[in-house]
Amino acid sequence: MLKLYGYYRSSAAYRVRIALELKSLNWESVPVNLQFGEQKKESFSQHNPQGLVPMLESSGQFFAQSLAIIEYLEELHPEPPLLPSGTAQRARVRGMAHQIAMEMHPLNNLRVLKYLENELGLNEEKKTSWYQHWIAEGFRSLEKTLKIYGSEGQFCFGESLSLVDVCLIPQVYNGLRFNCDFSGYPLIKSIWDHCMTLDAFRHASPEAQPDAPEE
Ligand SMILES: N[C@@H](CCC(=O)N[C@@H](CS)C(=O)NCC(=O)O)C(=O)O
Repeated sequence: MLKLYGYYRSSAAYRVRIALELKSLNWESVPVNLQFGEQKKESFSQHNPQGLVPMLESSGQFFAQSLAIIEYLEELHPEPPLLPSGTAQRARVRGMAHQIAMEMHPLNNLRVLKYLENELGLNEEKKTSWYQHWIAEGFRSLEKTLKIYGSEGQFCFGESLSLVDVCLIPQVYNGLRFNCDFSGYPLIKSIWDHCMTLDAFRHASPEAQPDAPEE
């Protein structure tokens, strides 16, 4: 049984949950409460010294970093594939996924926002402005990239779901939480609408997790 150490609202953990659901794998959720700092506790950080979720436990081994975890799952369980078969296509899919996971997300994750607030003294308004600025910058270029690569508004790349969609949906979820305006990104909005009709995305959503607070 695979164990995913995560937090319901972590977008990096959300990526892995989507991949697990798409591949119909049996997995168990191990909640790590980021608000209580459980990611810094020895029981967690002995396996992942970065103190970040997600972490996957598989056959007694621990794996960190969502994209590395997803590629691990992809190699062990290739169906349905999250990466296209052609080398150039794979590079494009990875490129877009990295745009979200390595350029946008790190600027806006919990520890960065806490540092802005606690160490640099930014108030709520300035913190939100920081957040919205980097989201807008990221989505603006992603929207153009989607157009160049010919997305038709169901999935990011080609006719089937890929690693990019797995990264995009949690990032849009986060943006919506911070009241970002998506009206300028029709393709991204349309991909969000389509993916949210699919069971794997709904089952992986923050609200569907056992550690999500009751409405
Ligand atoms: N690049 C990492 C990012 C992981 C990450 O930033 N996780 C956040 C939640 S989305 C976290 O654990 N934050 C805890 C903290 O900031 O203390 C990945 O893709 O797994």
